[in-house]
Amino acid sequence: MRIDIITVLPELLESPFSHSMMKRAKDRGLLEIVTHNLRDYTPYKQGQVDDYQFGGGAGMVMMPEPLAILIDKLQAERNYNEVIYMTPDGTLFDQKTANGLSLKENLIIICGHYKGIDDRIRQHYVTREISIGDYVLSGGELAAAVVVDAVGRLLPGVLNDETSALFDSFQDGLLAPPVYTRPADFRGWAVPDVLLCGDPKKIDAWRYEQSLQRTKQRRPGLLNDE
Ligand code: 6GU
Repeated sequence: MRIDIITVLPELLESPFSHSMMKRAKDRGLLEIVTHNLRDYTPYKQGQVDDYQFGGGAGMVMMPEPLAILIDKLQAERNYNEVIYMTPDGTLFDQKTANGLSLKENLIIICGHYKGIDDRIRQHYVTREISIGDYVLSGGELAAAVVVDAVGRLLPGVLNDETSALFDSFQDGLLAPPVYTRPADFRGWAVPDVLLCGDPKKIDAWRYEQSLQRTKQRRPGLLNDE
């Protein structure tokens, strides 16, 4: 899978993809992440990419030309399945969306800044708008990093058996059960007996019950497919 990220702050996106699973995905040739500095594509002087909004009002808007020039160039080089715009007024990102995106070949992700991008880009280029939650970030970069991480770790060959996505919270619509490691007795706090009993059936049943309980208590909406 290849993901092209369009940003005015490429530095913000260096570290998130240089460690752990994302590093592994890149090292194994399963995920290619290419960041593009939008300022390199502006026809205006001094790397200008934003301007005052028509109609007045505080805050700058990202101009259409640099975005169109860069997206046209990318789309001439290969076919993209989606042009995604990261924006707080987009559709809420969830595991189902991550699963779907992990099946795509090529994605473009636009990171917005300031008041956002000129609406004509949204109308004529963008195919999907994603928000990562009901709060406002200063730019789309951190949100894009969240999406790329959630999608990248699902690519076949990135996770191994122990980290398999099959056991994640949300993957089966339930929260994950509690986990324990050594020592079996820590300051008098004992690990649940069932985990030491050696009977995989019993352990699975216990984990499922715990998942169900946790989901009922913390996120009842998940049980009703909300
Ligand atoms: Cl995708 N962008 C920004 N700027 N803020 C957000 C967001 C995205 N998702 C939640 N808040």
